[in-house]
Amino acid sequence: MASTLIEEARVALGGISELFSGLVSPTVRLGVTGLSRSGKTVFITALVHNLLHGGRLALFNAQAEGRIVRAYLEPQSHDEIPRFAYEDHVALLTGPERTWPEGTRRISELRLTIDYRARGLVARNTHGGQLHIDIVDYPGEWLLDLPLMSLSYEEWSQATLAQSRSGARLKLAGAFHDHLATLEPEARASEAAAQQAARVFTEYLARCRRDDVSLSSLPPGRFLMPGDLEGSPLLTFAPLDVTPETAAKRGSLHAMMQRRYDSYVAHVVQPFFYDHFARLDRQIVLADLLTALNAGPAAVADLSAGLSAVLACFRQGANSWSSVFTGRRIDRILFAATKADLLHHGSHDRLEAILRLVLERALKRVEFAGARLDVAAIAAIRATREATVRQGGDILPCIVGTPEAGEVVGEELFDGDTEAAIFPGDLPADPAKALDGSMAGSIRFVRFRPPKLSAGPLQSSPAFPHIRLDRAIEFLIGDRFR
Ligand SMILES: Nc1nc2c(ncn2[C@@H]2O[C@H](COP(=O)(O)OP(=O)(O)OP(=O)(O)O)[C@@H](O)[C@H]2O)c(=O)[nH]1
Ligand SMILES: [Mg+2]
Repeated sequence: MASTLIEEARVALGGISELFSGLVSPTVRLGVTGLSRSGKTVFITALVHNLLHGGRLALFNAQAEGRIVRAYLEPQSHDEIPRFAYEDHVALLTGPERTWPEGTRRISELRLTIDYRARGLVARNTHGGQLHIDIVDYPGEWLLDLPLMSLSYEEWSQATLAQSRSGARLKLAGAFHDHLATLEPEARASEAAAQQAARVFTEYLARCRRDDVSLSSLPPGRFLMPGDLEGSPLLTFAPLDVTPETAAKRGSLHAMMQRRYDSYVAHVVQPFFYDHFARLDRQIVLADLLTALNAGPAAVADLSAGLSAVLACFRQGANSWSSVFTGRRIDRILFAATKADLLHHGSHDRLEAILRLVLERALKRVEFAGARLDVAAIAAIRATREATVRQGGDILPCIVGTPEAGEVVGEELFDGDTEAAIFPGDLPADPAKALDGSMAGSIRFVRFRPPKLSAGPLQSSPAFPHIRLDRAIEFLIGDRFR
């Protein structure tokens, strides 16, 4: 597609100017990738907070060796993008209400700069280095748009309709199917028809999102999370009953929908990819595997399919000529199962093993030549502590925290202030057992409020407690502090 070439040329030019500025101060563009509610905003906030406040990061070597001189926020490199509301998120998390940030509705960016001493020069303190870390946050819904870049309107229509006619979605698609049956793809194009079709289709998507336990594949992402495109004509299309063999007649509804779909891909999806993903150096892919495991094998399969489709796009991006031209490509990817604090630590390695297995299946078609991959179970913000509780003759490994108001465990309804010890259940030792459906409903999930902060003995101000966030940081950027 011609527009793809233009986008790639922009990336290449941007990359070259970045290379020159990179000679002055090295920059890592860190991609935080994950579907909706996977934990991106919380991860970015916790990462920045721990680096700014000298949190306990024993496995982040530069910090453990005392070589971090100063970490601070700087103006980001793109003036046209809003700044990541870091201070607002921290205020919410640490304020008297202790609440999690809301779902993200628009894109934002942040630059963190770290001054450090090179290894071996600690005593003399003569030579220092500086590293910029650029991070972008965006609504997870938009990520699922990336696969549209390689689908024609007809292929997308066919796939979307097939999905709406099977499984859990069928019973949610009644009104959408009824309306679809009244649409004649060959009929003359009409603005009113396009608008109505888009409205009925969007209502169907919204219903799936509400009722579906897994919402890993519901593009186009902007239909549910329009950002600044609210009311834009770019969002007035819908799938029709057409196949890739159907040629669109000039002036027909089909041709109109096809043109709008192409515009959406060219003006929304491609710029999103090429502006924010095509130039990444490092990437962390977050997955809320625990929620999917608890919902059952269909949800895990959906998550796996969503990740696989998205990662295939990154693979394509890595092969593009612009990456060859600028020499930039993603060379490290960490896959992380988030919210590990909802399990006792005895299950953390098991969660990692299950993620490995899911990825083995999801990544079958996707290879990342030259990139180092790793897998981790993490909690960016640890909301629980651990305790053992004696119940009858058994000793149960429990987690302790403040369940959010309205959460129910057994008979008890929580008010949002009372702490509780909860036995969350165990993950199976054999990861395959987690994927065959036998463990659905066997982990007990409670949403906890963010933790109260307290400073460690060597800290001036407290940072968020975490699980294996330091390991993630070391893997993602540790080598840049040599
Ligand atoms: N216990 C616990 N809960 C977490 C953690 N990280 C995220 N959560 C929960 O997951 C929810 C979603 O996290 P977000 O960071 O907002 O997810 P996101 O990926 O930014 O979601 P979108 O903005 O919708 O794409 C939060 O509101 C928390 O309830 C964690 O480390 N521990
Ligand atoms: Mg978010």
